[in-house]
Amino acid sequence: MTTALAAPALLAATLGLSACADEAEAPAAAPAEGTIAGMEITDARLVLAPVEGNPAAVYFNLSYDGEKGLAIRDAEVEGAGSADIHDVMEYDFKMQMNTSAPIPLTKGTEVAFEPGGKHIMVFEPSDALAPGSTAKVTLILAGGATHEFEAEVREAGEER
Ligand SMILES: [Cu+2]
Repeated sequence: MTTALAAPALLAATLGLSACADEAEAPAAAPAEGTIAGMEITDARLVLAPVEGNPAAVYFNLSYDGEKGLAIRDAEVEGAGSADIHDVMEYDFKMQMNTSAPIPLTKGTEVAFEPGGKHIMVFEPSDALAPGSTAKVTLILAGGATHEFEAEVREAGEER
């Protein structure tokens, strides 16, 4: 009795799987998961702190040429405890860094994440983020879409 019931269930599961596979093989006009159409990241680097274990920073240039208006609201870095998008702003006559407001992107937007400006702050970097390796960085957009890219890991003394 059990076997008789299980067989149709197994058949259904197999059919379900093959349906998924067919879909995956279909020519994809839509961008791959983890990629935003029209977004390009160049010169990405993760610069470690002079003191091991202290927060590191990710810098890069972003250009966006997509039709849809977007906003970057958060970031993740594989191999780190957490990450946050920071901006440097003047407050109380001092330059201070703080969590950035969502960064709006429209067609043609170019944003530089650079020392002294916007950056991704990387907290509790693990040993996996060793100089010479690459770090997987994910930008998270309002609505939950993501854009992944690789950043070259550099030592504190190296060129930022
Ligand atoms: Cu910061």
